[in-house]
Amino acid sequence: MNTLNDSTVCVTGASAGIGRAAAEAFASAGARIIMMARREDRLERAARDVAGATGADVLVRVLDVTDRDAVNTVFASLPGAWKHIDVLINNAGKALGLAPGYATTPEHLDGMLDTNVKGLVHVTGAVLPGMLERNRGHVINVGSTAGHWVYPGGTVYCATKHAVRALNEGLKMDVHGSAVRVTSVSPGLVETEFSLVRFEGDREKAEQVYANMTPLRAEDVADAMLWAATRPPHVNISEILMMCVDQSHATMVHRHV
Ligand code: 8X3
Repeated sequence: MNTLNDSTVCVTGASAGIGRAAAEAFASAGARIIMMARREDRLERAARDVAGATGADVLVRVLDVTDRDAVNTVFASLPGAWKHIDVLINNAGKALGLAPGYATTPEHLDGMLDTNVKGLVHVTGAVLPGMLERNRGHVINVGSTAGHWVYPGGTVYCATKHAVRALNEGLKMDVHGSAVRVTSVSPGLVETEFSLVRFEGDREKAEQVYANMTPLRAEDVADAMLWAATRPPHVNISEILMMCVDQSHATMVHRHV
């Protein structure tokens, strides 16, 4: 697939950040979009904005990807042609806290593993069989530089993103012999609500992460996804590892002070 006209693109974690930007980028490129997220009010608002800005058809589904039964029900009950998902963007994911791995609270441990790893498998399991039947589709997983490196305080989060990297590689093998494509887009520092979530609403701490440097924007990551999705059908981009110019490694960030 090298054009998105008449394509259906499904994005998880679509109410904000990279997910919302991806929804808008693919909508601008001619796709119809299914936006999924947990927070209904924010999701509805984001969907209205994306539809208003692009004129695309947008369908909204409230979904917690950690709930396997809900995932299966939501995808099985998509109306008509919306069921035929051409591009799945597995974006839902989060970091919680900066505790040492051994001291991660049970809530943070479950929150990260259930969303970043199990959620991705739940959603992919609901969508990929249809892609294989139609011999058409593209799964784009949001990885991270944290899938390549580990940094202090990121032990469990980095473990989940290493798992996403393994899932990305394994899923490509799972679909071997079909026309389905599998890509991971793995960014470093991106200024979204990521750090606000990690620090449980502590805005000052969150802002420090991006202070005096120029991080990636969610739109930069969405642009990379769109590029991968619009390559000729015989081309599979395995992974895009991307950072802003001010970042050279996990904790190597140039601050302009
Ligand atoms: C986001 C990258 O370095 O903030 O996945 O954990 S990092």
